Amino acid sequence: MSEVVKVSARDGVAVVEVCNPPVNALSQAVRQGLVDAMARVASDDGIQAAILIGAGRTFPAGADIREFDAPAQEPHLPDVCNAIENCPKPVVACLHGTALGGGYEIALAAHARLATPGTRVGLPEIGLGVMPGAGGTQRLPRLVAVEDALSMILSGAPVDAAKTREKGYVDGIVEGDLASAGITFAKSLVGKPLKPVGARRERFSDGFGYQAAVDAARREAGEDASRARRAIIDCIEAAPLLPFDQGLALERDHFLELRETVEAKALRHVFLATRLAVKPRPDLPEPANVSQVAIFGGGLMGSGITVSCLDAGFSVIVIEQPEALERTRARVGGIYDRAVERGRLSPQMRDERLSRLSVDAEKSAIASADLILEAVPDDRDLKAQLFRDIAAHAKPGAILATNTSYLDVDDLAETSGRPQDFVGLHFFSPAHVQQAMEVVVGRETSALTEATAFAFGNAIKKKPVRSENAEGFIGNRVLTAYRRAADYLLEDGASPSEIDAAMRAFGFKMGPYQVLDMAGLDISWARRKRLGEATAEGTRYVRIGDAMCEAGRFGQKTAKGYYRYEEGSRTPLTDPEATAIIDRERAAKGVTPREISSEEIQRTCLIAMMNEGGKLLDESVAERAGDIDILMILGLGFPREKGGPMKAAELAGLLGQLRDLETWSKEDVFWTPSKALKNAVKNGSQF
Ligand code: T1G
Repeated sequence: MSEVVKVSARDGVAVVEVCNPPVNALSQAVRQGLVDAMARVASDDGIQAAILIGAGRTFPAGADIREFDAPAQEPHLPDVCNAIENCPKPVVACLHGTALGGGYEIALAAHARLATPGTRVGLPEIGLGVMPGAGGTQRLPRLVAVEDALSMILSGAPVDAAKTREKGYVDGIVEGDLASAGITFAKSLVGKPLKPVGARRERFSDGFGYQAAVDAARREAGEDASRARRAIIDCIEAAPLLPFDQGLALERDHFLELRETVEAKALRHVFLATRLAVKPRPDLPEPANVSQVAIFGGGLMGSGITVSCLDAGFSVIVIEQPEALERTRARVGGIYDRAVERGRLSPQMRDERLSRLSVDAEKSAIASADLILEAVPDDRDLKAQLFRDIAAHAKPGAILATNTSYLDVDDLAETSGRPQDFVGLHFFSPAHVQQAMEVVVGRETSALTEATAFAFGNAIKKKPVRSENAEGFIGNRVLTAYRRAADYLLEDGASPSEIDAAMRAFGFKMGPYQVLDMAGLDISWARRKRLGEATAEGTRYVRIGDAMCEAGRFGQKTAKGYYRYEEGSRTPLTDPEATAIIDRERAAKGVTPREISSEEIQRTCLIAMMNEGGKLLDESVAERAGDIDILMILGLGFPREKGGPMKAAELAGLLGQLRDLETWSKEDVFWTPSKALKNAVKNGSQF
């Protein structure tokens, strides 16, 4: 008897239950258990039918993603599906929770499907850079309209089975006990001719309409559609044209190829690394309860954080200057009005959220808050004074949090007089959209405070990642290294537009100089001056950014920075004045500009980010390489399909290439290899 697939019998019907928490993933043991269970159903004369059901929270939610980086083990999921479909007795899949991917595919192989209200079914494989690999592209178009099959598989979005019951994703919705209903339904099929889904063709009766839908999907996917997208359309197109087993074989071939692609490896890394990153450390206590949040500062960040808290059900009080109170309320209301206009929120939901918002000019209004967060300008003295005031009004045990991007969390904790209650919660702009959030743990931050900060971050649907208190924490440290590498390339001969084009080709939505022009060159200029980087020993310092600022070129806000901008336009245009500044700075450094390829630009920037990540691991600022990847993807635009700087470098084979690197120029500070990098290069392993 399998530990993860339990078989019992009720009224002559086998109850085949998957017990593999937390989501009944179809691991090798589960697949073996299901194949064995189907063999027993077929051979046991005491059994007339069977139901498949999931224990706990859900019907199987898919293949076990953790097995994907190892060679596929038998029985493969298509074998399981075929064992179900070819069972000589009726098999009814009883769905609840989220029947996704391979989980929904085994349900599609059953002779019928029942679901409880709220059950979601879907084939989200494209989000992992692959496609259904166990019959989804061949069975689903036999059960639902081809347009619905194309939409479900190409979007990867699950559907609510009850709300779409007329479409055929399931055969019935069960209000009462699922297993009992399944058994009754299965018994009703006994003695009747079975129609395996693979043998059904009624959905193919309109050949022209079917092909037209496929052609439309292909057109919509476009010439530069991903391999997965093209393969999905090809397989759905083939479903009515090929014998069923050949259609399955075509699908399986495509799936096995896709599984080995860099994109697929990167995306499953992101899936698993995200879930690891947001977990608080195992030794932390249960978090304290937080229901009321106080936020100082109703500006861009403060209002974004306010919206995240209101969305999550918290009551929020925003403390602002008297003259800014209405502006704050209007800013938060405006975010919600836009959500209502876009149909993402009903007016009632907006009003309910806003009913939990209050604004006040008095610091004493925070007296009952469980968590107090400041999102005021990043000025040390301003924040220090604010925390002294906060400490005077905050109730004992309230969490005190700073949203600073780079100030010393321990210093601010000290000024609060309650360092054990103090933590950094660094959001990324725009805060109501970006999921990344750094939980910056100070020297004296208590375990309870850290646990509560993680619980709060997860509650407001962020991805909290732990960072020790260090300059730039994690995300901005890696971003600074990226920008430093870009500046080296700029000084060596590449233009801003060449560098930006190369990094967009890599997968960033915007290149580093476009981002700098948008954010404002003066911000990083102030940071460089604060850190005295221009005079730091032993590091190569590129003055081009400073020269731009000295010429009053702060970016879009001054209609000129690395680019120039026409009145009212954000389109970056090459500017001879900027080029002249770059040429002058190169000449001052005695640099003879050279041609630099897009590949070298991408490789240099990637190595810089990966190596800085290695230093963060050396210094134990970041706990895991995956944490760095998640922050860069969710907070700073690193392309998800590359997996983050650490995974991208590994998948690009850079660790192996770096093994051949003879010298590490002492000037190029980011070439000073981190210990983590040296270990990874030496062992040929990942981080
Ligand atoms: N494999 C392994 N572990 C999984 C898993 C999976 N498919 N799905 C979830 N987990 C783990 C997850 O790592 C976490 O572990 C715990 O379950 C809770 O997950 C052949 C090839 C089901 C909607 O893409 O979308 O089938 O951290 O935190 O927010 O065609 O998990 O507790 O140790 O996300 O409530 C297709 C992926 C796979 C579904 C639940 N299936 N999972 O969300 O919990 S490919 C998917 C999800 C495939 C076949 C193809 C979500 C969820 P831990 P969670 P949640």
